[in-house]
Amino acid sequence: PFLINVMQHERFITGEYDTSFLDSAPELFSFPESKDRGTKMLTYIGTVTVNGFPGIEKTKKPVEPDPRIPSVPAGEKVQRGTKQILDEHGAEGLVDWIRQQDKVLITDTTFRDAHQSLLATRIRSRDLVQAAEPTAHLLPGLFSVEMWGGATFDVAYRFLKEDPWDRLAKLREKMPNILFQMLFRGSNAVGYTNYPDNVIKAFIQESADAGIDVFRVFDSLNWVKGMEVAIDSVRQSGKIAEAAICYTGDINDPERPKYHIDYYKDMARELQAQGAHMLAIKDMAGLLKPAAAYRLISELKETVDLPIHLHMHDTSGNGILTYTKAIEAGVDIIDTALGSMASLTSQPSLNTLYYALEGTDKALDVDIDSLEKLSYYWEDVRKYYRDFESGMLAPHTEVYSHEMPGGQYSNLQQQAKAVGLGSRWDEVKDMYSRVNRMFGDIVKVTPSSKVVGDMALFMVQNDLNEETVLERGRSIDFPDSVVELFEGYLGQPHGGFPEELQRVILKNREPITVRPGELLEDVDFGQLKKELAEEIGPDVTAKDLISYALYPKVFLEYIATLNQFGDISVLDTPTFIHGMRLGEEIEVEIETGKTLIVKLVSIGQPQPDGTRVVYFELNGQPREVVIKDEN
Ligand code: 3PY
Ligand code: ZN
Repeated sequence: PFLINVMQHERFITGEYDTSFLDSAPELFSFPESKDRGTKMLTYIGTVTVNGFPGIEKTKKPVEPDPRIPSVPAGEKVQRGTKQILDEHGAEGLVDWIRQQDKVLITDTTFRDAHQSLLATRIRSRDLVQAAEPTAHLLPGLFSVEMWGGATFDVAYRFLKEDPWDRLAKLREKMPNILFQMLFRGSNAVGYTNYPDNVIKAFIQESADAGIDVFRVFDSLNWVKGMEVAIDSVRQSGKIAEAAICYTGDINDPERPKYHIDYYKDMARELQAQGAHMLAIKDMAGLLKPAAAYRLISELKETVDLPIHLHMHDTSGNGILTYTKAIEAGVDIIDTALGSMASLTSQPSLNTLYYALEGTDKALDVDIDSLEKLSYYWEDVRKYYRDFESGMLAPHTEVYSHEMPGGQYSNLQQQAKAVGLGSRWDEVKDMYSRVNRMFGDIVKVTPSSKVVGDMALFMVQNDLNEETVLERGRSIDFPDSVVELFEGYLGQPHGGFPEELQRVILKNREPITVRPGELLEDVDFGQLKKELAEEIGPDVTAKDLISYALYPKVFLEYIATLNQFGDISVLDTPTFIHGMRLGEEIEVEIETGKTLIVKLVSIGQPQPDGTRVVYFELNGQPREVVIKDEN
């Protein structure tokens, strides 16, 4: 707008390019706003106040105190940390540094997996960013902060209506000293399906440039071939390729020979040969028992020459004991969450582990007061999201039988409710483990875990069992995700697919056995950019383009929401989820130094056309918006 204003100025038009007129023409600096930001924001607040937030029951907005943000000493610079080691010495230098440490290193997952597993991934950037500077100051010795990837990418656009790239940039700015880590689903990237190789490569390069340092790469069937492109791309970007082995079964259970210790050792060797800088043991369901942890870590340390990073979920309640044993066995790094965001389906608590090891030669080098202060903050923030809690109140040892990943439990429960199976949840859980056995005992983690869940729901809903699936299968339309798995489009499971079931599910179609990426054509990014520009206008960034390549529909819906409501990521979370109480007044900082004062005055009666008028005051002036009442 500035340039257009200037170009329309008479002295510009008459060819006098002396720009001193800028100083005497302040009107050039005032830009009209398309349907002004205030009205868009009031429309959002009116909509959520009248209709509630999608997916949760409409409840009255609770009165929440401001979260206790730990104070950061004014003017004090953050201490140097692992990020500086990587930037100055490269990936190999960082790996050498890890090897020299005699104490276990810590990753904080609070910014990603903890809320993915406890709160359906719903924590908004605003609440994450507020914790970034305090974390950088109070926990400068962390190995990494896991803050991106997994489900966060999709959920940011789809449900939170915010840009995950913007989250990354803001966190990076406020946390310059600690490595940033993301979870990357191999050829599934941050999605649920296979993407062409050039999309995987472009995504990794763009993420590395935007500030991701450690890429934890896994394959949902532990198929190393499915991880190759991602591992190579991370290496090329100069960042750290942490290749993950997903842990399932129980190495100490003679009844589960498929996932024997040798299976894990073989895979570790393969990943080392593939170029991994580090190895992750990704225990996504929390099945690694204490004695098994000691054995697994000890034997893997003898098998490969890579630092080992252990990830687990505390669903069973055994997490701290498992970590203690893994630390005894010499694990290099462990994943924990801040106390108030830990345990149950999340990671074991860092605060608890501190005390478990206090006074021993393994005592952690962290400041417990800092952990408690940060924990207060997350305790307050967690309350904003109470409507997304799973309802799990105590440790669930039954996870050792159903083997459901921490992040899937509440999701599948929601899916079950949505198809009318809420009251048959126990049957669904039992069916989940039966489906796993039918499928040949596979690794269950996104997206393979979703397929097992889809099949379990389908079988309970249609009163099917193992026998009737085989008997009547040829006339059954199985869920798409199940067909796709058995076609080989998620890769190849260890030991292959059960053949009879595969024939029944695929009918006459032939499965593939090569890497799906070999069959998918590369995306033509030039063409895709044109297509996207037609939808959203000419200013398509590289990040927009990649997001669109991964999630075309979700990305366009996000843009449509931006056009309708403006940038609603600036709203405080209680207002974002619940709207406003009658008579309430809030301040919204829409950009640095520009604040709107919004008061909800009243809500009109429903009109014959199904709308209501919602009356506000915006910066003291009356304003009204018309909202469609969806109730
Ligand atoms: C994800 O892929 O999002 C996971 O957290 C898997 O455990
Ligand atoms: Zn996890």
